[in-house]
Amino acid sequence: MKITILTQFPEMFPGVLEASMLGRAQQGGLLEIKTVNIRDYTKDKHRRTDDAPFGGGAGMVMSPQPAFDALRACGAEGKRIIYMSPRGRLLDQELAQELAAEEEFFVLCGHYEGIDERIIEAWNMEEVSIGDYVLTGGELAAMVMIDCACRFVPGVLGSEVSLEEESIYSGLLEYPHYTKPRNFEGYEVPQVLVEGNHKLIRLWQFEQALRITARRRPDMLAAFLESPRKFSKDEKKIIDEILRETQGIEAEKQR
Ligand code: 6GU
Repeated sequence: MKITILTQFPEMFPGVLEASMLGRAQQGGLLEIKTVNIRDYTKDKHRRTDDAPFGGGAGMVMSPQPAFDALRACGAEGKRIIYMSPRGRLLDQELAQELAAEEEFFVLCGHYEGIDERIIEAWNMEEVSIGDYVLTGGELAAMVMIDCACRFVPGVLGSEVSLEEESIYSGLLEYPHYTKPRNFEGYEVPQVLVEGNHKLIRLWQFEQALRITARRRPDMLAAFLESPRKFSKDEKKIIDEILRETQGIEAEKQR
């Protein structure tokens, strides 16, 4: 997969995208992530890439000329181009998987008040947001989106087992994890995990994932239980027990 990032701050990217998993995947040739400095394409004699907004108001707006020329120079015509913006489609696992299936895409990062709307229109850009809060620029959002998408590119995680496991539990929050030692300063690892009964371990993990989701994200639990998924008899028992408990808590709150 090839990703080209257009930005006024290319120096922000290497530390994040060249470390750890994504760094290894780039070295191994699974990924190619390139940054393009929009400033290199300005024809302004002061090398400016932005200007005051028509209609007045605070902040500066990215000018069309450097962006158009940078996009042309990197061959973005007709390609999937994402503009990072708080008014865009919210990034989620589904969008990340969709991007991971692309052979190539482009990402434009804006700053200041935003970018000239004609850049978005003329290049048929999709807008993507990483959440309902505002950052000073699109760069951090682009790194989040790219990291999340690259996890779904085959080979990037090293072992595909984690993704498989993730899909079994997709829609639930993660159950707790433990490693050695079994007793650390008096804090014990749950007994079931050290007894070696794999069926019981899976059920315990399923129960913990359900419980933490019920407590923290009842909206996610409801969606999970509505999804077309086959549950075993043991799993059904756990689900019923947790639903009884949470309904009891709800009734308690009503009184
Ligand atoms: Cl994509 N950009 C900016 N500037 N702020 C954001 C965002 C993007 N997503 C959430 N906040």
